[in-house]
Amino acid sequence: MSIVMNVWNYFATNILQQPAFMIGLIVIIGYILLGKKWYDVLAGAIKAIVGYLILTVGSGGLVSNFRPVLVGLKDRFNMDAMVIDPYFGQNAVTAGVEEVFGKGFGQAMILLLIAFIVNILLVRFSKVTKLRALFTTGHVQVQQAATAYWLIMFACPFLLNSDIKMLIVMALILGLYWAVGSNLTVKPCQEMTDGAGFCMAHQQMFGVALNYWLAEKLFGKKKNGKEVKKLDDVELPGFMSIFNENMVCTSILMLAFFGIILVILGKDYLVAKEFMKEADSMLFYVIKTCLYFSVYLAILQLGVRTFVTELTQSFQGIANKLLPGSIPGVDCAVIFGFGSANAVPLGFLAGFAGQIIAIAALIVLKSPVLVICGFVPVFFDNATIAVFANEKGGAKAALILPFISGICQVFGSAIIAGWVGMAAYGGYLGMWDWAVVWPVMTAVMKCLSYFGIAAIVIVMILIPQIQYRLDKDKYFLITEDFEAYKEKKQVKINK
Ligand code: ASC
Repeated sequence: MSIVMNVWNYFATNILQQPAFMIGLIVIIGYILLGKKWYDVLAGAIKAIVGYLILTVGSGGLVSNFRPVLVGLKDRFNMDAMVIDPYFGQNAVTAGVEEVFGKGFGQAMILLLIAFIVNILLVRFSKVTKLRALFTTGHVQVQQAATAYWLIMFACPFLLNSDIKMLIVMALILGLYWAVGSNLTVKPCQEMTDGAGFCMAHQQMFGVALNYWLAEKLFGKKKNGKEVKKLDDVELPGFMSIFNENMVCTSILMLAFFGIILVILGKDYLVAKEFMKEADSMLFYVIKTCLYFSVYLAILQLGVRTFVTELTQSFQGIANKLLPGSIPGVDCAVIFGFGSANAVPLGFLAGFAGQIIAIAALIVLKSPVLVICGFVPVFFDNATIAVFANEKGGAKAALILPFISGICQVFGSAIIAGWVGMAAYGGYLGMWDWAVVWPVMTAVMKCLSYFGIAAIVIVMILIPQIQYRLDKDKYFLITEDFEAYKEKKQVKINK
């Protein structure tokens, strides 16, 4: 047993939790299954790993540069608030789970393994389950396993006396969430990317599916057949036309936004926290820091372009031989390489506006839990939702839906983290699904105990079945042969 655990630990730490190597491994397996020559396998794996590492430099740079700026507000004003951000959430679990439940964090990693196997099995039997997507974003899976571990122990204390029973229930729910959630994003992603062959495996999968649907229903094509105005179709007059250029648009918006926050934080604070040196010019420090936003976004998009083709081509081997009809689920940032580039900064700002209004409401209502925005939810969730919303519902949808999402992130997180006791440890995951979907699931389990667990499992199993029944002839075609899917769809529209 200990050998198995050692092998697992080695695999989990070095590959599963490092998406770049996980993607590399998938590319190697996929190309071998396609019968490629060894040197093509090697070249493909290198491009995929390097591409993903470039993406990580972009997204990691954004996070490490801009998270301290937002969290700085909490320090600067001595607020006793919980930060909604995956890393703060994970720290809260590590710090508190033993104290609150008497169970160590180590089991959350076993949960991750079993839930991942559940995901693979559900996709392996896609003919029955109708699930088509495999999670590949291990760093996110760690954060989610940790949070699910806490939420389910809170909701189902009757499971605490048997570790095995508890882990089975948890893995079933988490594995189903991964498979069902990513499967929900197959259609939005394939339509957005013209069949690039991936879907989302991140923290706002239900959020993407819901907002994509809402964008079409509420803001989509008008009855008179008129197309909606997407962000890129908006013609800005005079000097405003410079905003049509993404790099310029992002830089100016971020300069205004983070510029104000940096000025509020003040030079004394920034020097004390070693963000800048006493001798540096505040003006140029602010300009440089804010322009780095565009730098990291450009890096991120380069990374996406480098690895996506390798991943989707090689995955054909896996889809043909191992997991029929499946596609890989990837990081939400991958979608920033597609659709309207301006949806990214605008979605972020709209989401931020929503979060600030919600935080003000918490203060006015004297909520026992106060929240401070974390960079990851406010940026990655809302920018992603905006890219999808813009595709179906145009510019209005790209602003309004992330704004509402920002409100949901704050209220949902404050309620659930206060209720389950995570707020006391300073953080909660805070991403869309974990601020909206998981609180509902936790409440159902808490109120209905075993019936609640059964209800969640049944609903999760039914979601892909309903999706399939609504679109039987195109459901698998969309992942297996996108061109044929488009033709069939067109024939239906013409009818
Ligand atoms: C997350 C998380 C990150 C980012 C990254 C976005 O949820 O933990 O580091 O989003 O995956 O590219």
